[in-house]
Parts: sequence; structure tokens; C-alpha cells
Amino acid sequence: MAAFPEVQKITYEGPQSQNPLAFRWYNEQEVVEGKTMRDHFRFSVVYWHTFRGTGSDPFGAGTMLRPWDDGSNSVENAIRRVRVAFEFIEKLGAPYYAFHDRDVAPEGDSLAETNRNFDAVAKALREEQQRTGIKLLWGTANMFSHPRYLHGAATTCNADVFAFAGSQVKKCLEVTKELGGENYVFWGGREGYQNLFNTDMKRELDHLGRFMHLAVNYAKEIGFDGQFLIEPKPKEPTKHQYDSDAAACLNFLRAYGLLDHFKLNIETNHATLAGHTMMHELDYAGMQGALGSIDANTGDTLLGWDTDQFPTSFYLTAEIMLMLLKYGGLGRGGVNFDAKVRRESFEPIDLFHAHVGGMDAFAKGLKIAAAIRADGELAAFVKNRYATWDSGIGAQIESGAADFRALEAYMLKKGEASPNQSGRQEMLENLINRYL
Ligand code: XLS
Ligand code: NI
Ligand code: NI
Repeated sequence: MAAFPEVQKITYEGPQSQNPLAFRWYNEQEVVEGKTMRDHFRFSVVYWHTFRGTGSDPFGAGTMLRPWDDGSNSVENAIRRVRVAFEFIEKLGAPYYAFHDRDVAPEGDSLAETNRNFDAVAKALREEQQRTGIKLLWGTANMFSHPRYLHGAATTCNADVFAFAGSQVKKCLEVTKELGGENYVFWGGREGYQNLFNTDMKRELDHLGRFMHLAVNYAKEIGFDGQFLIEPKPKEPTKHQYDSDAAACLNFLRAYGLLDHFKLNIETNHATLAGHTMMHELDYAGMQGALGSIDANTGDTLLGWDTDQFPTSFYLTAEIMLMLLKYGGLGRGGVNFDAKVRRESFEPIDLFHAHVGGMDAFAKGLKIAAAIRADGELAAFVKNRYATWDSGIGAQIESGAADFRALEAYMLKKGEASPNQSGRQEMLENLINRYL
């Protein structure tokens, strides 16, 4: 029985459409900068918020109406949920989905039972993938919800918990491989600390490095060739998360000899919690060759936590798409909606409104970014801003030909630096608005 009988496949109707359940911008076959929209975005629906989110908050119980879900922890219920999830993703027209092991299948009383549950649900996932052609963008292990992980997983002070976490990732890698997952994500969860008085930070980070090497080795052993990704996030749940932003992650990867094996999965709301813009995090990851995938959402400027809202601002999506186009796209990654409907939006249909809006916002952002690039005015301004580096002393510095003595000799002769030019920020902000 269909869970969303009132919804047909969502189609593109164009910007004039008044139909809330149609795309106004996302036209999957439309080609922009030589690639279809479908291939630019590789949109992905997350299992956790969309099919497991209850709408509970610290002040109240869940609110979501999900008539297909009996609220139990049975494997049967989990499999019924799989059928609904694929009906939803298929009607939406997203080519991918992503999951945590514990979202799709219930934890049992022992590791063995938990693994059996996971296998049973994975079988249903495989059937639905084959039926619909929807693919797995990434799998990940939830190593933060169960109380055993209260001190962390790979960075725990309890070696047994590290062993449990390793077993969990081993299994999750096997299932991700079996389902043809194109990436595998590590989000730090409780990998961090609340207080340094009780924390041996060096030892914890060494263990995290060890854990990642074990994962890389095992993936190689079983022939899993998906891309490994680390997802930076600065706070929540711990006060100090080890993977706090793109720069911190890259430094960790470099320090532990892991750079060749990982890229980053950048999330908007995490970037802003870190005191950065999404654009900054994408640029930083991109320039280091580490831009792997994105978790698309947005925070609330008035609230200081990970509100995981659906992205609707064209300004934001245009900024993101400028960066993705600059670095040649996401490769094996995708635009994964790590976002949830508000607890007041409790009806099943709200899931469609949320995703349609997010996909449309990205499509519009892509068109804006492509138009800005086609005109070339912005790029020309930036190029010209650095023109002093293209010849003379600037070119000598960049090529390594000038040392401090050469700089001094040059400046002694010249007496004073040439005058600066305006950064024209306001003019450029106005320029961007011309394309919105
Ligand atoms: C939490 C993270 C999480 C990861 C997957 O804030 O965004 O949802 O994407 O573990
Ligand atoms: Ni995320
Ligand atoms: Ni998040």
C-alpha cells in the first residue's frame, strides 16, 4: 500500500508554476556548464531525519505523523519503513540516499543480533535499490547515540568501546560495499572532549588516527573502493569536537598520514557553527583537493545550534554553487539533504515540500552561479586585484626567485610601496544581486 497515495512523481513545470509539488528550477536533464542538473547535484535523501526524525525536542515528545511506522524496534517495522523510504525517494526523483547503520536497522541485545538485524534490512534495501535504480551515496556508523559511546568511540578512554566501534565500522563497511555505496562518511559524533582536566588529548587523537587507518586497511582488504569522507563539525555534542572545521580535519589527516585516503563532507550548518561561511569551508577544502561531498542544510542565524533546516536561500545556494563549479564539481560525492522538517511540520506531505524546495533552491543557485561565471565580471575583478603578482617583483616572489635581500634591494630603490586600490566590496555585492 502506498504511503503517499496523493503524490505523483514530482516533475519540472518551470518558474511560472503555482503547483507547490512541482519543480520550478530543478530540471534534471537541463544542461548547465556541460553537465545535466542531475549530475551536478547527485541529490541524496537522508534516512535519519526524513524517516527516523520524530520531532522531539528537549521540551517535548515527538510530533511526526508517520502512519506506516508502528513505533516499535522490530525488524519488520524497519523493513516496512524501507519500502516507504523508496516510494518517497522515487516520487521525489532523487538519485541517492544515505544512512547510518542504526537508522535503517534496530540495535539488538548483542553485536551478533545487531548485525543480523542489519543484514535483514540491507536485503530489503538492496531489493528496493534494484527495483528503483536509486543508489547509496554513503553509509556511516552511528557511534554516538548508544550510551556505551558516552566518552566517544575511537577517542574513548575505554579500549573495549574502541573495539566495539571498530566492529561496528567493519560491519557498516561490508554492508555499504554490498549496497554499492559510493562513499563512506565519518562524522565525529562524540569524538571530542568536555574538559581537559580528565582528557589525554594526544592519546585520543593517536587512537583516532589508528582507527582511520584500520578502516582504510579493511576497506582495501574487502575491495571497497568508495571514497572516505570526514565531516567537520565544531561543537555539539561535545564542547570541543576534534574534527572542528575543514582546516582542523586536514591537519589531522596530514599528521596521521591519511591525506591520500580521505576527502571532506562539508555541511552548511557546521560551517556556520565553526564561525565560517559555507563558502569558506568549500573554498578551503577545494583548494586542498579535498572537496568530497556536501551535507546541504542551513542554520538559523538567531540560534546557536545545528538546526538542520532545509536550504531555501538562493543567495546561499549561489555561493555554494560558485564554489562547486570553481572546483569542478563533487565527483563521487553529492548534495545530501542532512536536513529535517520543523516539529510543527508534522504531516508526511511536509517531507515533499521540504525536499522540493531544497532541490529547487540548489537548481536556481546553479543557474545564478553559472550566469555570474559566464559574464566573467567577477572573475575579471579578482584577477585584476592580484595583477601585481603577474609580473615584476610579485612574479619573482611567487616563483621563488626573490629572497629577503632581493625584496630589500627592490624596496630601497623604490622607497615606498605603490598605492593600494579599493576592494570594492559593496560594488561586488551589488553585482551579485544583479543575478538573483
Ligand atoms: C550531525 C551530522 C550527522 C552526519 C552523519 O550533525 O551532520 O548527521 O551527517 O553522521
Ligand atoms: Ni551531516
Ligand atoms: Ni549536522
